[in-house]
Amino acid sequence: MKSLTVLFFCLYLVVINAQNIIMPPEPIFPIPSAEQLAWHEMELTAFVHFTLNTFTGKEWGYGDEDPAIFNPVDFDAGQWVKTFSEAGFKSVILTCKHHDGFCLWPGKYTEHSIKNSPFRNGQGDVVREVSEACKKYGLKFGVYLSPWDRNHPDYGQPEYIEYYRNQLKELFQNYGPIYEMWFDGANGGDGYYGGKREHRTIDRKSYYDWPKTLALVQSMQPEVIFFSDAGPGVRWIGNEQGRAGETNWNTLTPDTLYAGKSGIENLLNVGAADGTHWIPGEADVSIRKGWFWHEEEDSMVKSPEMLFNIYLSSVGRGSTLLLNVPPDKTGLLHKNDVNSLKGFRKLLDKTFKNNLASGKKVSSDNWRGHADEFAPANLTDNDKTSYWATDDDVLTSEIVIDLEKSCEVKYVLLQEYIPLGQRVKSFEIEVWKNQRWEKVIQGTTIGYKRILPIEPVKTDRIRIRINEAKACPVLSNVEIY
Ligand code: FUL
Repeated sequence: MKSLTVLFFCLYLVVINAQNIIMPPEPIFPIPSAEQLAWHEMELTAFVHFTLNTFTGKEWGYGDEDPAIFNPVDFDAGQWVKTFSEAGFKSVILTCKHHDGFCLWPGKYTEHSIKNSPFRNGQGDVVREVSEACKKYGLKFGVYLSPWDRNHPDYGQPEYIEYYRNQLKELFQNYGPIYEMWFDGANGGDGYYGGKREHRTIDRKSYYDWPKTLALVQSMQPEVIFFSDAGPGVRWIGNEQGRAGETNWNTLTPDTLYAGKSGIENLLNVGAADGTHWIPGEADVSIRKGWFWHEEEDSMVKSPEMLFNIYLSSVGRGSTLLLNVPPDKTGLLHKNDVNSLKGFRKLLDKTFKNNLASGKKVSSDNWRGHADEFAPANLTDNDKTSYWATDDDVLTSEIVIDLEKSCEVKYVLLQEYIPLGQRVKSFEIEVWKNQRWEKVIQGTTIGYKRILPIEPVKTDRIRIRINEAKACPVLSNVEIY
């Protein structure tokens, strides 16, 4: 009898405790895959445009350039990747083949490649050396294989698709792991096409039969991320200035999209709040005017300050930055580009060095079940896995960060906990000044990261008000500089 009483008492305790467990918010779909999450966290990717154009001064080779002109005598992939790594870049995407069709690896399906150049007596392999340098410095490696090929005789015919897929097999089977595959929307037009020198158009929507190609790549590299206007992994941001929309949804409905479709730039720039898929925007831009190195642009390399502003309008708006830095014809990054990257890193380190919110007291008018697990203190604990969340029915809320003493504030950095989806639709930031709250900025989306530059102001308290959200807000981090 006694043991039965103890058993009932224990059961009673279990039930009572179970009732006190506060469950985390349900995800609001769509949500990122593990690979997309890792992609968001990289923030900075280097883009490298290097091919025969580097030697001819062109941006788009016609396809009839002689491989004999490719001879970067001081080529050193280590110099490129070390420079990127020191500047904080986490990955490199290389133009293995641009529109001119010239291949930076000695593949067996074409003669229009590095194997017929004087570079390392025809024994060179730029793709190999760059992928290995990435391994050495701990950066991920991605490939850009242009679908448009102005050299290939079969471009426009089904045979070319076979050729393109064979090239993908060579790359993915011999140079992996490859984390991202990049293909752009410039497709069809004038070209050499094996000597025909004519204009060829393709039906951009159907010619490439992308679903089949992507399935092939996935069979070799299941976790690869596909970049194109339409995703499906990540989308183009709609311009080549590295500028994400101030409103930037990671979500989009891809049904009606395809790479190269025109008139969708704005949609790509801001995404769609009610999008059915997680397809975040990648913001590409070149450190120079062109994508390839041209001597006359040596004096026009973007300054560290310009790169910093681009960072704010890309990473600072929840996108990743894909910054192109083209090597010169000796095969090295030019010193002006290297110096700009160094200055950019310095500026980032200096600006985001002293997080005034770190470890500071935070209060909020609501947090989920008043459980520590969802408390506002999680916003300033420097732990990306912890978060503040409100009760399910609370879609507007405010957070106050006590800076303890008056500090000059120039930037506020916010992060949503995106493994549970993107939620915030509108927010504002206020500072405590002259004994009252003063609004300094307002915004729409937050996403993976939002950095808000504000007019420098002295204050000892900051208030963040979430005014509208798709579901209860879930934020993982607030930083103040
Ligand atoms: C574009 C291409 O046409 C440019 O040459 C460059 O490669 C850029 C990144 O994508 O669509």
